[in-house]
Amino acid sequence: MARKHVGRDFLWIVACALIGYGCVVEGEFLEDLVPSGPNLGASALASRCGDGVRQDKEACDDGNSASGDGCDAACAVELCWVCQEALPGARSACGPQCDAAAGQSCFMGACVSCSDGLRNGLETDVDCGGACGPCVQGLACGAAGDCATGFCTGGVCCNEACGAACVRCDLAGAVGICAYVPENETHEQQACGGGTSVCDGKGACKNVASQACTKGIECLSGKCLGGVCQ
Ligand SMILES: [Ca+2]
Ligand SMILES: [Ca+2]
Repeated sequence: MARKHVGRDFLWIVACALIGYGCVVEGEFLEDLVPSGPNLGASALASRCGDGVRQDKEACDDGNSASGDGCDAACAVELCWVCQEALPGARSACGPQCDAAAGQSCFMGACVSCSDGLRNGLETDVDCGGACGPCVQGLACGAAGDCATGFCTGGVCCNEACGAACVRCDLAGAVGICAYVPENETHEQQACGGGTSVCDGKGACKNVASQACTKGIECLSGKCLGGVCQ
């Protein structure tokens, strides 16, 4: 550091500051040469990110200008890292925010794991699905791979594919089991006849009263008279 030139450089620095330009002396920023001065402009006092000395306006300074090591090129702490100094203002030491040895990973700045009893990260249900192990039948899923059964239907892990019009896997009291849609109801995602007919409670679509028919079996009532369901 060229502190022996401070007296000479100081005058030059003041001149630079007065005409509104930042000054660099021998490749070093001013703060390295002159700690402070009453008439220096803000630019002249700019600390140098990467000098290994954390100034107040820096969240961290690990002594380099590389990113990806916890303290980025602008001396901001990177997502999923924590930085601290042994002494105030000293060089920052950065490390991962989460404890990988304990099974934690970092997801959007939060520590998550497949064994913390919480649904977090990319899990589809508590501690399963996504990047964790598959969920058991009846738990929530987003894709077949989230389920131990290999079937994800209606957002739950199902015992079978369960893709027909009058069955569903998310009925209250039978979540995870492919069951018949109740009589006179319809499946909103797999509606019978484009939504005009209903389920019979035994897995089949049936026409309702006043809809056209050729046989009684086509009608929910079982009665087809004159080409019309009764
Ligand atoms: Ca760095
Ligand atoms: Ca979890």
